[in-house]
Amino acid sequence: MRRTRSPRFAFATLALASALVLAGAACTDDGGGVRDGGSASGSGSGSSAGGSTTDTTCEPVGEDLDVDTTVEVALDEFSITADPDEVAAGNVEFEATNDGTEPHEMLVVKGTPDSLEIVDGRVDEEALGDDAFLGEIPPFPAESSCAGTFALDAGDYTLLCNILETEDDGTVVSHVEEGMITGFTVTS
Ligand SMILES: [Cu+2]
Repeated sequence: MRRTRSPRFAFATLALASALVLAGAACTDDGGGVRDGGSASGSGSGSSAGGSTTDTTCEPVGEDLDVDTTVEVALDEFSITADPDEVAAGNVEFEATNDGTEPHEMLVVKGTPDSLEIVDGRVDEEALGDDAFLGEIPPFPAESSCAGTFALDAGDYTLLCNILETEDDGTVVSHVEEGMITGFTVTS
């Protein structure tokens, strides 16, 4: 069953989704009791950067910005699709929906996909510098949505998921190399 909703009003649903995800994906979660009713206060501390994170929650980005344009982004294993993929310059809100079965994130980076150097399965965020790394929607759970608003000038951009995960058998999966990278154009 597919859920479609605005992320702004989805906190309760997200919490439920998180609990379901945690309950379902018992891979590396050695913690016992999954839930004990609705703890409304966000206990999620800062997101751990990259890597395989199972304890993720949506942390909306740029909520203080007035939105000029909204773009729907679909994340899945392994694809990323923006609709529309071209907008006018301004404050662009990305409403990302995770249609997959594991957490994904969405980075906004300046330059075309071809211009980005992939090293060991990831785009080197540090090497990009502040000018090229516009920001990110941190990893958030499957079957949920999360929004991020970024001030974008005209130019070529890339949307990508930079997660590199190591499975139990040692297999390393690069979400970028599997296809979670796409171009995005901002016009003046
Ligand atoms: Cu991903």
